[in-house]
Amino acid sequence: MPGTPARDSLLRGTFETLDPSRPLDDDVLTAIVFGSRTPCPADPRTVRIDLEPLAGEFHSEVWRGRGASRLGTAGPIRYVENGDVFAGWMNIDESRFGGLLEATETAYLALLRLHAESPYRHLWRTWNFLAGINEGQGDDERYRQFCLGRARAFAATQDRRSPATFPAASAVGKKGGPHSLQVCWIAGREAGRTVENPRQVSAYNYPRQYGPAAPKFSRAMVVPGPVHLISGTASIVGHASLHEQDLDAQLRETLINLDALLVQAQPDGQPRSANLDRNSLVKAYVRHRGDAAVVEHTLRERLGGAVPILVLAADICRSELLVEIEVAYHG
Ligand code: 3EB
Repeated sequence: MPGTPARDSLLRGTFETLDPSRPLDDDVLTAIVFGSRTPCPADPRTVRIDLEPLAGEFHSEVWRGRGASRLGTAGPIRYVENGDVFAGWMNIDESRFGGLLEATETAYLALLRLHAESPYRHLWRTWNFLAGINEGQGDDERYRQFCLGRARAFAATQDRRSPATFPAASAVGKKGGPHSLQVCWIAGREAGRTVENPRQVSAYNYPRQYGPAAPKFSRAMVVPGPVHLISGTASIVGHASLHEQDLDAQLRETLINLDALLVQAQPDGQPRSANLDRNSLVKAYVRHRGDAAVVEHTLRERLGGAVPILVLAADICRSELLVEIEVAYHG
């Protein structure tokens, strides 16, 4: 069946409900548990992200590899690796640094240095969760400070012999809680293939008006499997946000962006959409809780009943944006 990840595939993602009384399987790399009350077993491979689930049957995102995984730590980093693939995460308390800029720079320096020296050289996918993402004015806005810290870390660790390859990414805001930066990521031994969206300026080339440093991520990364890891995608065309504060129009534009990216990501460059199926993951972040039902309904209409959908309450990195959608699919 097309799109069905083989049991022995390098990397498989699923949304699941975890049973707190049942240990995680050996092949689990990491389980990202969304929401403060979502049940999960006491296992060091779980990481809780306090974004409230608003729609979707399953509230944990589980990434599995091939064979048993092993735990490790490196400074602030906790990780799991299995010989093929590496999943890492860290939780940085900003109050121990000068601010979000310094916290982000420190976090990403640790991350990038670890991978530069590890067999898992290739950073494939990051998820970034920060509190108060839209707080602060102009270049002091926290998202822009985050971008600056991340960009400095990439610049400091870049190998000048080859151009930088940025991972697929999402960066969204937590609605409350302490000012902590949580980063989760997946890396591998083999390089992925980056994909850009012809409708959008590459994020790493955004002009100065969006902040002192551009967001260092690729629109999508296709990794061995193949698994298509599509970055958080919003109502941005060129580099401009469209349809300010209009949810329906932003959703439509976002889905057009995702279609364009999925076509672009096809290995043979054929102009056809990817076949999202029950083994895909579609995650939507919505700024306003009351918008979750419309987002879920629109996605269901577009994708059918079988595609797993998870809608989370989160702030988006530009204050005029109401929704951001990311996708992972196999095949
Ligand atoms: C955008 O396209 C929307 O800074 O890592 C999406 C995915 C967005 C990742 C990031 C930001 C990031 O610019 C925002």
